[in-house]
Amino acid sequence: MARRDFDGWIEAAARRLARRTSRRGFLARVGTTLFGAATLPLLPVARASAQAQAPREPAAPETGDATSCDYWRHCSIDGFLSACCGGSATACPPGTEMSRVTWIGTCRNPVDGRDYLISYNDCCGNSFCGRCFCNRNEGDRPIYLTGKANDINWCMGTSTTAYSSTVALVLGVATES
Ligand code: ABN
Repeated sequence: MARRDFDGWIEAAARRLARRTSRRGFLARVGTTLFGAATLPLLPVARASAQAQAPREPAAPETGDATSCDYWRHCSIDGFLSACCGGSATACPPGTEMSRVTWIGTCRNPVDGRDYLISYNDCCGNSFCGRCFCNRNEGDRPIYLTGKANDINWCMGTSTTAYSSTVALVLGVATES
């Protein structure tokens, strides 16, 4: 294609495009794109991934120190306390992933005297915690009863099986003893 033909072709294409688009239409499209980008984090997908780290708990009256082994939720824990490792009683330390398979215990809340089901989810990742080891074993059974033993690495189905620490999540009030 000769240079003049090419120039003509480009010019014609530019004129066609200019006829079909207006400045207002262009601004409207830019606005729509910006608005879409700004609202993306509000979509349920983003909320679901955030929830994997800090699930919403049912209300339970609170007392005590989550970095202490004596904290009421820790009555059946076996592991390092997430709250001593950059996390909290309900959130894993940054950079770790919460296990979905867990050990469940029943602990009495000293504020209301009720028993609560507590889920001990392990936090999985390469940042081994090593602080605040806590080994209270209420309701624990020998390891050959796997489903009733707390001496197990629950980092299964996670992107790594490396154990870091453990959280203690309230699941609800225990209705049977
Ligand atoms: N669930 C805590 C744990 C992790 C590794 C080994 C034993 C216990």
